[in-house]
Amino acid sequence: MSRVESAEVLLASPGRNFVTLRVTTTDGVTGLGDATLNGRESAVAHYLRDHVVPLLIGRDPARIEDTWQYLFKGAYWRRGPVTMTAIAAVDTALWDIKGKTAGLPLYQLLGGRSRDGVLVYRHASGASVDELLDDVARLLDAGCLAVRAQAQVPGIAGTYGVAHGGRYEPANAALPEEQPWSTEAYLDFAPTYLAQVRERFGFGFHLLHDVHHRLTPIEAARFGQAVEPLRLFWMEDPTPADSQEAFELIRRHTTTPIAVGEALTSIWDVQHLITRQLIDYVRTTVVHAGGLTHLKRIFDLAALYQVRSGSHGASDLSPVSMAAAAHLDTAIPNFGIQELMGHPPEAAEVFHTGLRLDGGYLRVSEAPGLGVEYDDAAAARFAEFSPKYLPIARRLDGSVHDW
Ligand code: KDG
Ligand code: MG
Repeated sequence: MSRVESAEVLLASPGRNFVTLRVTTTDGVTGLGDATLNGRESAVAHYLRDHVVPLLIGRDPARIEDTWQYLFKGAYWRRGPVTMTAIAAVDTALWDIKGKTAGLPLYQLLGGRSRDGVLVYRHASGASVDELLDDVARLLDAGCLAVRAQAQVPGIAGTYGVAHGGRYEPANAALPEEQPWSTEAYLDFAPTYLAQVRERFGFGFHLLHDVHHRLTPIEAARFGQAVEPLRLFWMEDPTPADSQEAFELIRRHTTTPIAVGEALTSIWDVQHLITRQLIDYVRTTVVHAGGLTHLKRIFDLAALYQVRSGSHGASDLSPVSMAAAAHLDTAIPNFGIQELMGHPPEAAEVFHTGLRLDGGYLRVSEAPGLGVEYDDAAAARFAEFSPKYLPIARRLDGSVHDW
């Protein structure tokens, strides 16, 4: 019987830091899993090397659910992003191995195809409204069907989501960059530029916006009301979801759809949001929410309450994650949309994914398993791995705010 022979934690920085787990079986089959936790990469790498890899050696790679339960319940300490990312890496690698062993692309093992392509949204941003409008035009011209729009709030340097002459990469500094924040300025400004996007480009595409945890529930309710005529596809993370009940207040006041979950790691973190129908899209991801096994469990719960998936797909989720997400998105009935921020070009030298962007849709390859190859020779060219932090937000009075 096949057994896990080795599991390697691979660090590479092709344009940004990525942590990858590669599991190899005694039959010589390999599986890949993403283990990248932005800004806290080495915590997961150590957790895997010191506490998980020794438990994998000699295990039956076919027992995916059992391995998930063993790692989750066996840790005793519940959930947490480091643990859940480490479990996700193992889980994804084992699904990859199962697909390769069966000779089937992963979506076939997850129930088969429910759709031809995965609707994705891309990021448009600008340091001014004119720059944002140009960026939206660029994406629509390229055939994009869904666009997230973020603009620099006047006077608020470093507003979340705004690229300054190139790619947006928030984890950009050896120590956290401190950025100012004004809720008042944002609430006055954001609805006006989103309105300008609709005025210029109309309603023939999906428009999204990420509030990025910056508002209180009542402020979020006000924002949601203000943008109702713009028919957003969603407002994302309007308030931190540390208290799931907080969304009841937002929901009472606005019909703007709500998406939450990119920073959450388990089904229990979204249980109340889903079962009370407080959100419309759940943004949990393969890499941070315990892998395909656990994410499918979350999406199955969501389906009972007409909540759709809208998985996180920022650049800090590696191409391995994006492939895993695209397979799950292809298979599940309640798929909503997939974020596709894109990666630095160097990442494609290390990760060969076979994913294809076709107009506004992402399509998975028919290769067995995830369909991702990890190029060790290319990774060696990007071996220098230096820690990078996400920024910190401070209100204009100097106190710390949610970033
Ligand atoms: O690591 C944090 C980023 O992934 C996050 O800030 C990106 O909010 C984000 C998004 O919606 O992609
Ligand atoms: Mg977000």
